[in-house]
Amino acid sequence: MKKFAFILFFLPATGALASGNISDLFAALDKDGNGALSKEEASVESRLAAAFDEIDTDGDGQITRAEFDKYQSN
Ligand SMILES: [Ca+2]
Repeated sequence: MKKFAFILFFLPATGALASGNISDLFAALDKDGNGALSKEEASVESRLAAAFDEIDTDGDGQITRAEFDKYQSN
């Protein structure tokens, strides 16, 4: 249920749902392609930005794909 809601709130920002692939959503937000989302990259989606510290479980200021996927599955 949470995963579904998460996809929905990303949809207006990225349109990635059309691909049906959650990994594409991460890639769409990872503008510099380094495999992690900075706060600046996350800032394009206000709800992601609001949850940034919750998703960034190790507190290094970057959301890795692992952290992103873990948040999705919570
Ligand atoms: Ca992190």
